[in-house]
Amino acid sequence: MREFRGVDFYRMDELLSEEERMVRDTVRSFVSEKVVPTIDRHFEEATFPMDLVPEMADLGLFRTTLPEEYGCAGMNNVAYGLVMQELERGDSALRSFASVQGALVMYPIYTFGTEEQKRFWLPKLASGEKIGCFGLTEPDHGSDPGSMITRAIRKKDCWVLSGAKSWITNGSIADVAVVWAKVDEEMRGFLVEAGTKGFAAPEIKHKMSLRASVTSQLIFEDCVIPAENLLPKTGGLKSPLMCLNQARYGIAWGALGAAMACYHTAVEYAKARKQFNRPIGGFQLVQEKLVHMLSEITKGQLLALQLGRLKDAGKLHHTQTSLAKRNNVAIALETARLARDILGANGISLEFPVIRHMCNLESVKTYEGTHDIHTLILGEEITGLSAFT
Ligand code: TGC
Ligand code: FAD
Repeated sequence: MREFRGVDFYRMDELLSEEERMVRDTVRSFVSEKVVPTIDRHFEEATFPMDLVPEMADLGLFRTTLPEEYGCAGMNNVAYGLVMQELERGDSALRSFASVQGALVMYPIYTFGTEEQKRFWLPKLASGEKIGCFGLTEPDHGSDPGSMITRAIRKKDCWVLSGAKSWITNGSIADVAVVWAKVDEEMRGFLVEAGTKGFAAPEIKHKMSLRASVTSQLIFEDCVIPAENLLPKTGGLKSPLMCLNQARYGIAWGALGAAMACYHTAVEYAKARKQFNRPIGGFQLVQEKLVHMLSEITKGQLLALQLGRLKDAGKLHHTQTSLAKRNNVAIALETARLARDILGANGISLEFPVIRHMCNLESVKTYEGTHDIHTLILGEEITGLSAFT
C-alpha cells in the first residue's frame, strides 16, 4: 500500500507554521515506523504497547502545552492537536494514553495543584517516568458525574476515600490517579498513588473496542491518603469539566487521524480491487462514498484548526469544543463504516486497519461526553434551555 501522506485537499498545510508541520511529520513517521507494524497484534491480544512509551516520551509527546519550567514543552494547541491526530491515525489507544496523561492528569495537577505537587509530578509525567489516570465515571454515574457517590472524609491529618470508579483508561498501569470525590456535597480532586492501602485497580477484560488500551475499575475501600494529596484549587463539578474540555479538544483532532487512516485504506483498496474486470474505484457508488469521506474529513480539519487557533488566542468556549468533538467523532465513525463496506469481506479483517478503527471509534463516541450529551450541551447553548434539569 502507498505510504500514508495525510489528507490535505484544501491545502491546510499552508495554514500551519513550519514548526507545526514539523511536529506533525515527526509523529507521523513514528506512527508509520513503530505503531502501524505492531498495533494489530496488540489489538488482537488486548495489550497496550508499553514498549512505545519511552519513545513517545523521548519525542516529547507528553510534554504538551504546559510551561517549560515544569518539564513540559509549552507547545501551541494546534501542534498539540496535530500530535493527537497522528497518534490516533495509529490507534485510538495511543491517543487515549496521551490524552489522559496530558489533558486529564497533568492539566489538573497544573491547574488545581500546589507548587509542590506541580514540581513533583509534572516533570515525571512529562518524561513518561510516571503514568497517570483520571477517575470520574462511576458504575452508576457516567453522563451525570454530578450525582457520583464516591466520598472523601477529612480525618485529622488524612483523607479517607470510599467508592468506585469504572471504565478508567490506564487505571491498572497508572502510578497516580486523579480521583474525583465528594466532600460533603462539593466535588474535589485527589491524588491517589498506586499501592496505597485500600486502593485496587483491576483491569476490565473482554472489550471489543480500544482493545490495545488498558481500561480499569478503581476501587476505594476506606483508602487513607495524606491530607496534602487534595488538589486544593478544585471545587465543584466545574473542575473536572475543565479537564474534560482539554481532552475533548484532543479528541476532536484525534478522530480525524482515525478517519484519515480509513479513507487512505479505502482509496488504495478501491484502486487495486477489481470486480467485473475493472477497479471498484471506477464504480460511481464507490466514488460517492469516497467523496463523502473526503468532504467530511476536510470539513472536520477546518473545524479542528479554527478550534485550535481560538484556543491559542484564549477565545475558546467549551461549547465550541463540544461541537467539534461531536462532529469529528461522528464523521470518523461514518468514514470507518463506509471504508469497511468498500473493503468488502476484507473490511472485517485485522489485516487492514479499518475494522480496528471502527471498533475503537464506538468508544470514542461514548467517552468524554457521548454524542447525545454534546447535542444537549449545544441545544442549551442555542436555546438557553437545559435538557438536563
Ligand atoms: P452543570 O450545572 O451544567 O455544570 C456545573 C458547573 O460546571 C460549569 N460547566 C463547565 N465548566 C467548564 N467546562 C465545561 N465544559 C462545563 N460545563 C458546565 C457550569 O457552568 C456550572 O458552573 P457553576 O459555576 O454554575 O457551578 O452540570 P450538570 O450536572 O447539569 O451536567 C452537565 C453535563 C451533562 C454537561 C456534564 O456533566 C457532562 O459533560 N457530562 C458528560 C460526562 C463526561 O464527559 N465524562 C467523561 C469522563 S472522562 C473520560 O471519558 C475519559 S476518556 C479518556 C480517553 O481514554 O481518551
Ligand atoms: P450512560 O451515561 O449510562 O449513557 C447511556 C446512554 O444514555 C447514552 O447513549 C447516553 O447518550 C444516553 N443518555 C444519558 N443521559 C441522557 C440524557 N440526559 N438525554 C439523552 N440521552 C442520555 N471515564 C473516566 O472517568 N475516565 C476515563 O479514563 C475513562 N475512559 C474510558 C475508556 C473507555 C474505553 C470507555 C468506553 C469509557 C471511558 N470512560 C472514562 C467512561 C466514559 O466517560 C463514560 O462511558 C461516558 O461518560 C458515558 O457514561 P456511561 O457509559 O455510564 O453511559
